[in-house]
Amino acid sequence: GVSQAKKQQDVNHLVDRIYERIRYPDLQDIANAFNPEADTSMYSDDGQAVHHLMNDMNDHMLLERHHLFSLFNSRHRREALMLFDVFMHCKTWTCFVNNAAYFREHMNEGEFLYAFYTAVVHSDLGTGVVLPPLYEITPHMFTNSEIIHKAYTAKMTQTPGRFQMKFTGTKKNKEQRVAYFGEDIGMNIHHVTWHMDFPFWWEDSYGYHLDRKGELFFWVHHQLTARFDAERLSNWLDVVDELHWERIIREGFAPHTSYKYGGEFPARPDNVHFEDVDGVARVRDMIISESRIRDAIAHGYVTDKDGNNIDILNDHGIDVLGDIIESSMYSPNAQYYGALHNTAHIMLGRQGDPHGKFNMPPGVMEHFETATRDPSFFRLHKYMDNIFKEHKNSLPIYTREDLEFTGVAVDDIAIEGELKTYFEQFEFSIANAVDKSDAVEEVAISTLIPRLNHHEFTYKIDVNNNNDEDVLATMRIYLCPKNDANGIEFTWDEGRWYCIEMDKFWKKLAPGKTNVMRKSSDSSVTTPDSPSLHTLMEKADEALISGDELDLHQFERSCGLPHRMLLPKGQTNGMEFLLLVAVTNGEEDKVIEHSEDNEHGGTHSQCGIRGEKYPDKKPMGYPLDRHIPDKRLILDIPNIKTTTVKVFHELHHEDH
Ligand code: CUO
Repeated sequence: GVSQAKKQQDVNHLVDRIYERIRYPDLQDIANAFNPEADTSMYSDDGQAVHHLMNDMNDHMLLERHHLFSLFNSRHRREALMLFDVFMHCKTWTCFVNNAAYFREHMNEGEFLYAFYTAVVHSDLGTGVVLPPLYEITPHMFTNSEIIHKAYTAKMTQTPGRFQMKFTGTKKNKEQRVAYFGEDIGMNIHHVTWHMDFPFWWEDSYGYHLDRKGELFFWVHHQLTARFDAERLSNWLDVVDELHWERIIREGFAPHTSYKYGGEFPARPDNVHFEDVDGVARVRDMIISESRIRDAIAHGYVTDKDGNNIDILNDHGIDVLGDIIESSMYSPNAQYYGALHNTAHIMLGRQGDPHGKFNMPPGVMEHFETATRDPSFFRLHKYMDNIFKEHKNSLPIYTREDLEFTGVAVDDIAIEGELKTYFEQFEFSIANAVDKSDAVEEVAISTLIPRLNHHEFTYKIDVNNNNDEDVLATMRIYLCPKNDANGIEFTWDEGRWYCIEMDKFWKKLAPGKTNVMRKSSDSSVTTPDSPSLHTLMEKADEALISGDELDLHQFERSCGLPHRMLLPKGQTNGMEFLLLVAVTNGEEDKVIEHSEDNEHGGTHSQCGIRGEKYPDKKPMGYPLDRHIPDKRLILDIPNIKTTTVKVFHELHHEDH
């Protein structure tokens, strides 16, 4: 087979300078000589998929190069998925690379890139490959027009440049205080990759089932919402209020960002009323979808397209509702329930030009890379989050028997080290933002951005196992803001919904006391920084020369919050949070057989495990997902313990 290093090198070379013709001679030769239909035995479908694509290409039906690509544009998506389908039917890596080189030169860059990235994620052939961070491949989607202009100037004057990026807006806009969250490039990678790992257009005929996709859609966005609220509270702002179709959209947004091709992202002023969007939906349609979904929640069942009722008054209900609300191809009845979420993204993206009078391109809300920049993103997701909450609140509360883990008690929880955050500068290359020109030499061009980070710490959890044999425990850790923006303490029933997931792992407990030490860096919700394209190139090239094995396993998954954002910012004088540890029966919760500690890969909590079942049988958010009418319900359970901690923010951090 092909070595991991060669695969990595191929991927690096295929995505480098995506807007230009391929610059590596071997791939150039393939692009020129390869005929995708010449030998159909290289595909598992006898070349069906590639025939479709080639037909459209030969009929000049495909979107041209140097046009913007939007996943929410059904034509663009259809074309990208035709190429995705070709990759998914390749039997060998050679087939994968040859088709990639060929179609990179014959298709729209955005369509190619989307198909290629998702195929590397989902095809077995892509196992072990690290996808270069998208902020270096398509910098326009991750920085602003000012930086791009500076990059051009640097290139034309052949002066290397390092440009300080500022967050969008001004201090007059209170929302700017939390722009560091919505505009964090690592968080944007997490979000865009989550949507590649769990695409709304996915069908199981592509190869496998995406386990609990609907519930993950709820959970990953619930957590983004809760984390954003924790950042707001850290900055003396109220938590986000939901949007409403019949009320004004409070916050406007001026992106100051441009497409590589296609002009500037449109702006939206403050306090506009929702308007029908030509060719997309009427506001009225959105309200109808919403009320059908709320009715289903009130009745406790949804109706599938054949008229059968699906009971949702159980742990599986959230998964069904997630599929319906997004909606994905797993929705049992998209005809009736609509596509509340996907359509809302487009509606919000078009409010600056709802009737297409000004021929504006799609808004930031129409791309997963850029959506979280717009404050309306969090309003939209809060709105849907509240619908999910309505469902969770319709389920019976957990009983003591549900929550208890016989014989197991948490005696103490503590933090070793300090919960302390700070801002640091991060530099990344934006060389790909500017066109190559034979007349002008290459120069180094990068941008510097401030980003949140924290000091590492360790949880110390004293657990007592009174059983006379080993037990397997699932350790669930949450951090919950204690007070609202006015300093009023949240009730348990309010506060539970603002809890952020910090970690979840399995631990074998011998009889007697165990002192569980867990490092913050091991968190199952976070990923380390992705290596830059430059680093990936160096590593692949070195490994190919030396013949050493290339193991980049720890960077393989780009889905997962950036580790440096594990803690919310907190406050300089310390902000109070409740730290909650729930130790539950791992023997019952586990999905596959394991008796020992098992990490299931680094980011299973919000991103699952590729191609496998979600490793924890409990509902995501357990045991805080259902009503808690009385705090004793939680506080009296011996295997759940809470303590108050403070998160500090360091104003002047010396980079180490
Ligand atoms: Cu992730 Cu709305 O689902 O952006």
